[in-house]
Amino acid sequence: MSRMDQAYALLEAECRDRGVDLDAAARRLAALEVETPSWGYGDSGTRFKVFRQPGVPRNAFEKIDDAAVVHRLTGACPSVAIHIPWDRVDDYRALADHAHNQGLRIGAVNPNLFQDDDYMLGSITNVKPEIRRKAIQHILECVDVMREVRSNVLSLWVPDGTNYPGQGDIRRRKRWLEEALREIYDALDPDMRLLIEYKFFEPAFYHTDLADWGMAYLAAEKLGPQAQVLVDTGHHPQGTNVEHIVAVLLDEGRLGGFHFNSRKYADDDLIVGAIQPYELFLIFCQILEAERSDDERVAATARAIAYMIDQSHAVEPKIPAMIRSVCNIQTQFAKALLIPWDLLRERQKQNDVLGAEEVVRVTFEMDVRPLLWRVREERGLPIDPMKAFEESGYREAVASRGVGGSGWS
Ligand code: AOS
Ligand code: ZN
Ligand code: ZN
Ligand code: ZN
Repeated sequence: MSRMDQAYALLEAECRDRGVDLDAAARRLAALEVETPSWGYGDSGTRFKVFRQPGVPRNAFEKIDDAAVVHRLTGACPSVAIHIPWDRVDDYRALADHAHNQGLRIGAVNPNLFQDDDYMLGSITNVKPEIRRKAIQHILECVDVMREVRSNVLSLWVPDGTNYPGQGDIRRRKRWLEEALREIYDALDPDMRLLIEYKFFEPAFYHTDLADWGMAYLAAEKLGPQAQVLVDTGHHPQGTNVEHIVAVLLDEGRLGGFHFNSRKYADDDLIVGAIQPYELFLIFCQILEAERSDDERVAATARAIAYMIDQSHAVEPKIPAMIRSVCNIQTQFAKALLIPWDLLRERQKQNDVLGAEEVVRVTFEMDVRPLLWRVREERGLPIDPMKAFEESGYREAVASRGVGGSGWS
């Protein structure tokens, strides 16, 4: 027996003892899909500097090429989120075909409401009607792009807010926000979803028009069933119980998607799972528990979640950063798949505080690498996607792109 088989056999025995079906876990893990963001392949940085790396894609087509590499090596990333105008092209059909030819599709379309000079004091909540109109038109243009690329997710992050008390009329801005969202919502085709993202601060520091999950939920609730909330893991005050938010939104049928990343301080957009792996695991526990729910609406909501990465790789090489991110997600997802739910329920019923906590923590402490290896091996994927990338020669092959690729600009 190879060392890998031995490790798997050990894990299997442990799962059997705990009443967990490892084969079922393997099947669910193999089906996990994570969308990567086009902007994660481009140059980005902080407000201090954008460092230019060699070989970075020069346009949307080359970003798709890089995303295709991540998908080839992980088998888990069949879609790419795009960002308008960063990924603006003359022919969106051609972009979608380019993706299709490499086994990919275009995922969420992200409008940009933060880089036009006109939006300095707000986009869809700007006090000036002509600027609100311009912002709405841009989002409607993105809905047209969705039709061209056959995307069914519009991810909307509204950066609007104010820096000082008195600067804006918070309630009027709320009405403008609602008006704009209504117009956008009404423009959607029946199979499209509007995912509303929230963030408590930055770029605005005093108040943000869509500051938390409650405001995003309220907006979605007023709009209708095609509107849901998008949870970006880096968008909460320190100490927020994100998995609790996830549970509430799932229970209300309003959890639409995630922007995964990790952070230490604010919206750091670092590699997901690099800093708070336990939080990521606990989020997946909530989702997998919801997938098992006998409330069909809750289970369907959980199954339809759009898992997306939202990161900017400022100092690390972009493709390996993306592969690392996908592997980290798979690791925590795999762990959550090994929760012995019946045992946990039992201990909850007994009010066994430490016993219940132990079930969850011990599951987190399990070594799931044999499971990941097996799933990759069975699908003909490299066991170690990071190493496979280093050995692929891709980095050398794209060096001819030079320095100064497309990114935050
Ligand atoms: C901004 O903080 C949000 O996370 C956005 O989702 C995202 O970073 C942006 O749309 C990409 O530029
Ligand atoms: Zn400072
Ligand atoms: Zn985000
Ligand atoms: Zn963010």
